[in-house]
Amino acid sequence: MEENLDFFRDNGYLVVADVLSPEELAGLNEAIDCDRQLYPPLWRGGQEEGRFQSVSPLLSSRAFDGTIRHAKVLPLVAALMGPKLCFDEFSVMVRESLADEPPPVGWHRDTAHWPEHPLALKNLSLIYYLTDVDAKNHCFAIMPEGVEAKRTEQPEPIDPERCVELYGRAGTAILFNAGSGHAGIVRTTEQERRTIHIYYGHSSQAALSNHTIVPRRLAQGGDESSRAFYGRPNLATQLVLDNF
Ligand SMILES: O=C(O)CCC(=O)C(=O)O
Repeated sequence: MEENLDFFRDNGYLVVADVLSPEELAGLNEAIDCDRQLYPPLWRGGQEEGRFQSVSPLLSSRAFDGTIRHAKVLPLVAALMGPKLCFDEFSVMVRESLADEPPPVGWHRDTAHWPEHPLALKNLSLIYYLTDVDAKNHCFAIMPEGVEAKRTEQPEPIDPERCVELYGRAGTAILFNAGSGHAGIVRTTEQERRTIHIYYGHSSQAALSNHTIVPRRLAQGGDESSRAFYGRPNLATQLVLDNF
């Protein structure tokens, strides 16, 4: 654990192999197939060709619940974020195979840093690779950045030359500071890539977005620590809990 925390402090990200088992992966991929088949309008394409993403799979299936507080990553997530850890966002992304030339890389930061936090972490993002990812297919890439660089008012420009591509077998988890520069690298490939994207925040801060509606079974079921984790709903979830 200490080694992982030190690496994160120096680089702003961490790769953990073999988090999801083959059985878990099979269940998740089956649930994705089912959701895409039944609810295609919820899978928004965005501006990127071949990219489909839904923020609503928690509403159609319980298969994804266990990925959010997975026993193999939750202790790390809690150690990185600290005592006010809470849920912020959940989505599933499918990047389809691509026969054409890849589009330009869209480098970006999702959120600001939080300079007062020990790791300057406002939001932590967790990506699960649900398919094998290597240099020949679509992957996630990030600019390594130590915690001191994140304490500045103005983040430094993202330098693609400094960015590293992250590969891993299906079941790999990537944890990163959502304030770090990153991008999805799209390639000409016959292979589809599937990922889960989860954002964690602090219950002392405003919700990151209103994208994900958390079902009541998660928001209000579970034990005390689960209720605390889901205890700062975004506005969309709050309205559902209040009125339905
Ligand atoms: O991995 C990708 O395709 C893009 C991920 C991304 O940009 C994000 O998680 O904000």
